Amino acid sequence: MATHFEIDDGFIAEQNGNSRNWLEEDYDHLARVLRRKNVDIDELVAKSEEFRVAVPSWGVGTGGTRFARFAGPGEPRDIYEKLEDCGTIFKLVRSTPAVSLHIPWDKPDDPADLREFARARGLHFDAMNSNTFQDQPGQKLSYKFGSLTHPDPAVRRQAIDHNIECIEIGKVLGSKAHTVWIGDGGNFPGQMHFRRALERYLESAREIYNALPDDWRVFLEHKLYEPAFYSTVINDWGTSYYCASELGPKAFCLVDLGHHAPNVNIEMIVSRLIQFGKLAGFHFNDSKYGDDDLDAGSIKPFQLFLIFNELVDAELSSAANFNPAYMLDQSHNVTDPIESLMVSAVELSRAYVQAHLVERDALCEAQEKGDALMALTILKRAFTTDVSPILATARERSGGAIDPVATYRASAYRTRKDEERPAQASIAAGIV
Ligand code: RM4
Ligand code: MN
Ligand code: MN
Repeated sequence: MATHFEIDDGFIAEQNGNSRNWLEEDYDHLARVLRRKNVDIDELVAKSEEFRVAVPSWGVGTGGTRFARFAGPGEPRDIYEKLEDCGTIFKLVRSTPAVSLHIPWDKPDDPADLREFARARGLHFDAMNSNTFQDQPGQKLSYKFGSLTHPDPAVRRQAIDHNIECIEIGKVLGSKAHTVWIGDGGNFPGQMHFRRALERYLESAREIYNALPDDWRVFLEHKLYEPAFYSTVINDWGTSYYCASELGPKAFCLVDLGHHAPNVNIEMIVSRLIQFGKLAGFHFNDSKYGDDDLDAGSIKPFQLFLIFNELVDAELSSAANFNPAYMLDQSHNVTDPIESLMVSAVELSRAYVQAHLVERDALCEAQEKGDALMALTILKRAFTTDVSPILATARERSGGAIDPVATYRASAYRTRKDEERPAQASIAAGIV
């Protein structure tokens, strides 16, 4: 492969020229509206420029369902090509300098070389992710009946060692956290002894915990169901919180938005974990029915806003132990993954900035007085403010695109990658 097409900064600036007129108009108007409420628009732009969310390496490939995967053109074929795509997302939206890796999907032959490749593109590595929910070619023992909680200690050993290997790779990459999500559970009543399985989980997790460097954290990710359909070992935030507390101060609870029963009040779970000093961070996505892994903000944007309302409230009140890691965890089946990830990153910034618009003193007053209507009105006022000009200005000020999708499309990046990356028959780029 002789060439590696990249979108250059000059092209982004040129494209921005096409949008500058409307942006200036809209920005000035919004600045006036906010000034009336004593809000300084520049402070919100600065907040937006600071916002960061990590991109999942597994998200830049086309995802699939349990039924099929419809490959897209120019898909990345290895971790280097995935990082190229992550670099493109970062160039355009500027809020995504970190990439979260999944091992062994992205296991590098030479982690130091990969780190340098990332660094050259302004990228670094966020939390590592282990995979003991499927068997790999040549793997000695199977995870069919569990991994960290398997009845056979030899399988548990293999799963623990895999997690420790992820940490070792992460150390070379400069990562500072390790996320553990296991698929362990049962499909039938009676298949699994609930208490014994959780005991085994804790015993295994303790070994992983002990392998963490001093400045690392471990993120425990719960999920209601799937792949197990009757019972799951780490099924909810309560179990996750118990385990994180048992493990110690470096263990935290990660909230994947798709891992709850429909209609669960996730913003309240977030608030609880903040209050208990155990919120690890997020896998952002959206869902209608289950762990759909749809684009953040595509189905329930108000819920996303309410979650950020809790996060910003914690930020402004300097809550103890509050240092959440924001990551996306999505599966892009029918869209261009780069476009979906850019739009999702923007949706998170939107919710973050909107949450900063909440008039907190007035909200507190309404709460104290039992004025439910006014409390909701205050939240809705922030949620319905179109902060797009703030987000676009923040991107432009940091060298990104005013309109990331339009600029990406105009660059013909995907067509160029399709030429550079001839499809491989067995490619399994996304979540299948
Ligand atoms: C799981 C969970 C994990 C992700 C895998 C691919 O449902 O969300 O975070 O690593 O999917
Ligand atoms: Mn997840
Ligand atoms: Mn998931």
